[in-house]
Amino acid sequence: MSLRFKAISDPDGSGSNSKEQKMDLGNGSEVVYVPRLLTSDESWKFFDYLNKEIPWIRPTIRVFGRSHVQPRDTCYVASKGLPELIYSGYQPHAYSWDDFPPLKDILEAVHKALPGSTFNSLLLNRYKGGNDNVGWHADDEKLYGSTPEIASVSFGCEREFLMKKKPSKSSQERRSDDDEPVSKRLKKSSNPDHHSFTLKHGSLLVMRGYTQRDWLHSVPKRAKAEATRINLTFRYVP
Ligand SMILES: O=C(O)CCC(=O)C(=O)O
Ligand SMILES: [Mn+2]
Repeated sequence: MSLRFKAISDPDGSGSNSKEQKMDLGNGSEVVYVPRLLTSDESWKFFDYLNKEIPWIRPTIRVFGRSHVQPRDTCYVASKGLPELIYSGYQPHAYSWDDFPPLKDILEAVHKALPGSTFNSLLLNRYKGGNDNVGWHADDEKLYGSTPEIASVSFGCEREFLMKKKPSKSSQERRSDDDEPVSKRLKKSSNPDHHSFTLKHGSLLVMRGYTQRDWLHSVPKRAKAEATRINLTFRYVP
């Protein structure tokens, strides 16, 4: 593959990711959103390359003891010598970074935007329309350690990324949740236990700290999201 894209992690030339938004979720969990990690033109080039060249597959996975076809396409890339990834009873083949050189450019942009962070594996997802989705889950596989940092880069169709706090294990906290009036519980927009981000073309969302231990995330079905979206989640396997 001779295509090499120059990844621009500083599109406005200001030396920083202006408009970077940080959200403290409490108890050591944090989310960072960078709306423009990459320029729009460059992001479309990456989109076209990934859409065409990645050997996408739609595996059968097991969730709560039942087999079903995963409602999105996937592929996995990892540095050599890492332990194998298994999720929902499925072990993806680990491709190498050299198989898809533009991925190294995107990784470089992510590393530049997040000084001090290192990523050595990548799960790719392709949502071919509004029916494709990922249900509520946490990326809490033992493989990643107790406080994994996940860097998520999105291309193509904008989709909503939801987060909600895992149910509390402390019976005292659970009781106080139950006592809350229904009207208050339904007020999602001001509920600190629910958050929603619209993940834009060329954006970066980072989850870090205890986010995978304490929070769930999902990309729900959306009837109006007809176009294809590609998402890359970079992770570190110690
Ligand atoms: O597509 C996304 O934004 C999220 C994907 C995701 O959560 C995952 O691959 O674990
Ligand atoms: Mn995830």
